[in-house]
Amino acid sequence: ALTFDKPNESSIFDRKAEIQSQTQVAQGEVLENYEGKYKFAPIEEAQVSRAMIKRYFQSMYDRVVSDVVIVGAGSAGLSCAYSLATQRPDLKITIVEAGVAPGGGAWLGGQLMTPMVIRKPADNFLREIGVPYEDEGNFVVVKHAALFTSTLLSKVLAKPNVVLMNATAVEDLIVHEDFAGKQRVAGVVTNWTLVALNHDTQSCMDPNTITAPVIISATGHDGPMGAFSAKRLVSTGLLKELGNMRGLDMNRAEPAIVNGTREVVPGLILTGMELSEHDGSNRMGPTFGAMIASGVKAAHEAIRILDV
Ligand code: AHZ
Repeated sequence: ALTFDKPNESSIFDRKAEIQSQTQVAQGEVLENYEGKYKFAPIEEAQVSRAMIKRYFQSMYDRVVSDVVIVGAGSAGLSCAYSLATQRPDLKITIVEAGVAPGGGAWLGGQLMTPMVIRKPADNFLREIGVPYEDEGNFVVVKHAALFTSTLLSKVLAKPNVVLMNATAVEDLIVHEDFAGKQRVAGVVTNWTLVALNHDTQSCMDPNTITAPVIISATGHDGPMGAFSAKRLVSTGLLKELGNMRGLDMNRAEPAIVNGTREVVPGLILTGMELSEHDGSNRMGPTFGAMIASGVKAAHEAIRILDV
């Protein structure tokens, strides 16, 4: 039977005295500034534009050659970025995310509900990044998926060796021949997402490139942009056909994704749900442990490739 804990019915008015004393301590005399005396330091409009432009284009210029490019900043891509940047602060890690808001599907749990379920042992990662959870035995529950994603995102962005280019889509892969005549993924072709979405309505708007010895693709399962690299491997002839994501089976899906995380063609690692389209493995639905563990494994794979 469904049972709920009895809610605490005390209203804000019952707790008014306690709240008032806390508020006074927290705001102190700063509150005075908000009563008609708030003043900003002066600024010129041109300073604002230049402050943004010089940093944005400097980092774009700098990252044209990166050490690792991560395509997609969902739960798998961000877990990978965190793990890689933590282990290897020497690497230039560039994340390219098509959406304006990074995070992919990890702002909610399942069916637009907020709690996020993570099976053990992937809960280790939550302790590492400092996300609280409730322990339910074999799995844990974070009260809001956005708490996981915003915490992880803030930790990734705070890493000095990570650059995130959001609202930027990977439109193609760079494929070179290596010294032995073998095809190798050697970079990504990018464009502003709003441009990428308008190729049908405008004349040719050519893209830009980022080269790197390792590309990690974490673009999720098939969708308008999802499974991007897996699909492009097929159209370039590097992969015969897609395995296509199978039906939902949580117990089979999660280990298959983590254990299958690998360099699928030289220079290209697949992680997260994109791998299910490549390998034809099951989907797991709203359990996120495999996305975290697959991202961490992709980081290890990248280090292995770079250290050879
Ligand atoms: O915007 C996409 C999203 O943020 C981004 N992306 C996709 N194509 C891109 C491209 N260039 C740049 N061409 C691109 N970015 O990739 C991100 C993918 O995030 P996601 O949350 O969809 O994938 P994930 O593998 O990190 O997590 C999957 C979560 C799922 S789906 C699922 C199920 O369907 O059963 N279960 C889980 C846990």
